[in-house]
Amino acid sequence: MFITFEGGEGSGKTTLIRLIREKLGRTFDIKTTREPGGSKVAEAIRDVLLNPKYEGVTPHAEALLFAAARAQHIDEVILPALRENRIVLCDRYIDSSLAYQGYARGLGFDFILKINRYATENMPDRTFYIDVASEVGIGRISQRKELDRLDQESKAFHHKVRQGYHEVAKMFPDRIRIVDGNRSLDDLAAEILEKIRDLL
Ligand code: T5A
Repeated sequence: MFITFEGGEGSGKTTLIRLIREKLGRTFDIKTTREPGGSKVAEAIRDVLLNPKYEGVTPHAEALLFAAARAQHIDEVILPALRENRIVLCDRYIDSSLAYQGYARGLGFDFILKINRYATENMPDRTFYIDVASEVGIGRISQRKELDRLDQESKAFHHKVRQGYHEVAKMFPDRIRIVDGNRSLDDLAAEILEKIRDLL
């Protein structure tokens, strides 16, 4: 079972994955991972993508680097874990590229789907999109000492990301579940956990 978590900045994915792992890990063998990253090579690409010192990354190069990190991550981490019958909980995957690069950067969904076909043929079994207004999410992370290159994008960009996710959810209605993120983390974790148990 390959499950991904999506959402804008500060939507709560990382915390929710931790809470769900704690509960689900009592019964199942869980592998948690994240994008961009999850392996040594993909984490190196993550640094190029997110470190504000690389401010000149062009939109096309950005999309290709996310896809390259994904190609490495799927082969080195996700597929081996799935072959061992582990449940993979992944913080972001291809829908992030669709919402951020495809929609908010304006590269288009077709371009993102095309380059990602070279990166991976594997789509998640289920995706939980945690929906919160972009100002709420950004407000939650604004106290952090270091904001990454994408955190530092404009309000308009983050608003477009949210719109992009709603378009992506319409494209994949069987796979993507929209979860209202304006609740406590415990409530959200309980709802998602119930949905995962139904699936299992
Ligand atoms: N990206 C990624 C692309 O553009 N294309 C791609 O293909 C991919 C894969 C990744 C960046 O790369 C971009 C998207 C991102 O900009 P990242 O550092 O991994 O960068 O960024 P995020 O995934 O956005 O991680 P964040 O930590 O910023 O957000 P999370 O994980 O959604 O949120 P979390 O759990 O860390 O929570 C943030 C804070 O908010 C609080 C938490 O306690 C925490 O303090 N919080 C809540 N508080 C109250 N109620 C709730 N419901 C709360 N939810 C969270």
